Amino acid sequence: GFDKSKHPNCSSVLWDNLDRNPDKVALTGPAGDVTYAGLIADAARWGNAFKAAGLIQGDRIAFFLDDTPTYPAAFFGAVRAGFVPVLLNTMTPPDVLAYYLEDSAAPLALTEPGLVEVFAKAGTRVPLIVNGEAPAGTRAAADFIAGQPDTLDLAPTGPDDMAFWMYSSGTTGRPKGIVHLHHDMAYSQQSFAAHVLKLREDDICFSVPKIYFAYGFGNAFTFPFSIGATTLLMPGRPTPDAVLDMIETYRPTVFYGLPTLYTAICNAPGIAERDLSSLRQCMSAAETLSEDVFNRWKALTGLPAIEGLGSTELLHVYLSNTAEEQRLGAAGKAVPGYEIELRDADGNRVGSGVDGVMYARGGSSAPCYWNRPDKTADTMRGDWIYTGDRFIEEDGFYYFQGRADDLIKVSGQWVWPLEVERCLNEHPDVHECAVLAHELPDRRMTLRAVVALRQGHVPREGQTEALQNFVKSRLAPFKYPRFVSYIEDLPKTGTGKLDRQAVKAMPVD
Ligand code: 3SK
Repeated sequence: GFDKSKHPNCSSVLWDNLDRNPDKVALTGPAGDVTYAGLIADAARWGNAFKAAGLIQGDRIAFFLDDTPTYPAAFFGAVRAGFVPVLLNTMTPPDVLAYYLEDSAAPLALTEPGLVEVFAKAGTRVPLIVNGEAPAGTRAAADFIAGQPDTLDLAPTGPDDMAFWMYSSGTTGRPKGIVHLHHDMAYSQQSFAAHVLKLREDDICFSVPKIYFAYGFGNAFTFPFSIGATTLLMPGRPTPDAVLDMIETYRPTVFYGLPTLYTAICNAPGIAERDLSSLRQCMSAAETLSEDVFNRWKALTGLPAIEGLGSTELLHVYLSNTAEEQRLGAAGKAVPGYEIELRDADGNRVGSGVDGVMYARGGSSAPCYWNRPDKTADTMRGDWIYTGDRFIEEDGFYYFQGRADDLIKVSGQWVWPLEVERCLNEHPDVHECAVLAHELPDRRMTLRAVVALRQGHVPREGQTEALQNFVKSRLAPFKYPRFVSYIEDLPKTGTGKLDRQAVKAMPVD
């Protein structure tokens, strides 16, 4: 069992390495190697500098940072000193950044030289500490921590105190601040990492999803640091070439990606000549990986991409396949430490093979959204998290069926757009697609598809009819998309998921 009283402050995930293996390399990458002793000394300087800046326990600090050694140093220093990092997506536009700063009431923000402009556009007056050369009116991180002691007292926090936040990307409405507690990191380590990942101390972990994303946070911080392994940090845009260069240069052993990244890497020019031989384990999450990409990745590396699903509310993965037990197309089984229930519209549990909305619970659940009692009540139902995702369970494996609120009534019958998407994705001309509701002038609902064709394909004469007929031949005919438009690349969120809001905003041809 998990004893949360042993985890009063999540900085121990890093600090425990001071006695265990101070000279081991904690971080590697373009910024050079940093040992655990070196990282902990830097983290102590950051924690002391935050205290010297006049922050008081529980104050938030906005982290608008790329993945460099500054991130873990400032994060672990902050939490150990009792402050609360707010991990922000660096792709955030200025108006949303302004909202984050106001909502979190952070008195201080950390950023990169290339991102200072976003603060200027956001019109914020929060003091900025900049990781590198600091423009006028800001302070360089090196000056901020200069002369601070390299040891740091532990603040008097407890396991249920607020430790850090992340914001939901907010597919609808304002984003919500998701509050995590000091014992949550240790819980995801003892559940997902211990039972599924089974990292080794000599592993070098490479998470392409960034640290501000809960998936990246666990992959790059919680799991490697908890056992004294090494994490590879890559700043900048993760283009397939940049990711492949990282793998060849730093030879990571464990790789974490999302389906969009696996797809892009499989399609990268010259991929067959790239050296991926250092990898021993690969993880994919957040969305369903297609069978085609799964097979192509396996052909390239000899390794299956192990699929899982998590949420920021639960901090990391709670459903997963494992190296030993995998089902293609399934998000996996409940990870030990998490319970899953599928319920019908009346809240009753449904049995095997029956579609239901997923509820999940486990010891790493966020207790609330910051200052949003209405949204908290919608999602945090007792100790269960209402995920809003529909699944079917078979033999303990869970298969995604779409969002609970995605149902569209076409010709009087219900359609799940995901079913149509999956069908279209099987057409040889289609690279990826999104299927959405479309309201006709007479208020009837119909479907439209936005399609990215495979590389080099342009819509040919009769393309739309071919796609529509393909759907009609495989699904009930009323499920065909009445409108089809074409796009080179589908819009993605900062974390690589399909940006349905952006697709919805696209005009219908
Ligand atoms: O599956 C996801 O989207 C996810 C979200 C947060 C943390 C981890 C994961 C895999």
